[in-house]
Amino acid sequence: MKLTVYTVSGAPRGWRVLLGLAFKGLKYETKFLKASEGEHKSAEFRAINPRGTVPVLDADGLIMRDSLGILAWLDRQYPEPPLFGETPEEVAVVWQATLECCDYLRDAANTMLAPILLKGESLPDEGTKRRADYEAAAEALHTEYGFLEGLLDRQPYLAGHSPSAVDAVAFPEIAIVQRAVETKRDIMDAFGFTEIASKYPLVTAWKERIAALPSVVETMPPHWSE
Ligand SMILES: N[C@@H](CCC(=O)N[C@@H](CS)C(=O)NCC(=O)O)C(=O)O
Repeated sequence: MKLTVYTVSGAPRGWRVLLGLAFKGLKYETKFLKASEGEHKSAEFRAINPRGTVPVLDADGLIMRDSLGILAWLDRQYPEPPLFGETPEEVAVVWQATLECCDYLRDAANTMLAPILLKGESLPDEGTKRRADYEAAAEALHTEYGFLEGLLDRQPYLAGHSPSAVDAVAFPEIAIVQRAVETKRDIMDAFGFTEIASKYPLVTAWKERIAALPSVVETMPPHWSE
């Protein structure tokens, strides 16, 4: 079966799908759309996804337009290794944590990082409303790091002893925080993110563990190495 993923370099939801494919050891083609040139909003792309969002997976003409839906389909089409668990208990654990990461980690990371990475905002002065917004966003993101650290206290991956959908959802968010620490150090330092390795050692080790899995390096955003 020919699998083609449409995504944007560094888009976290698209990255989820690339990780799901990597965890399963599947071969696929990636078509990177240039968001800066509005390619995801072009008539050509809207013909396959009227919402103009990524990811889209084309599996021999079957078009899927949602990251979690794509991961669920992948798991049914290629059951080994499972992304959503096997026993009812595992399914419950994986879905619970996956949706918590989709709701809370995604929201916290996006609120904190979109202004910094996409809009290029710099550190606002202390006492300003913008600074207070950042402080609230940083606190929410630290809370989610704490949540992940707690999950990893008893297991090497977020839902057990092998990578699952939770890892595919969480890894892009954590990798993007690291990217912001490397490229926007001043602002990330002001909110305690330059010390994530010592504050959250289990999350840091987990991130390295995922990054070292076969084929995961090929999922890294191409524009990060330009
Ligand atoms: N629920 C969808 C959301 C997809 C989504 O919003 N993707 C973002 C990139 S991470 C996007 O395409 N944003 C561009 C836009 O909304 O115009 C999914 O998880 O696949």
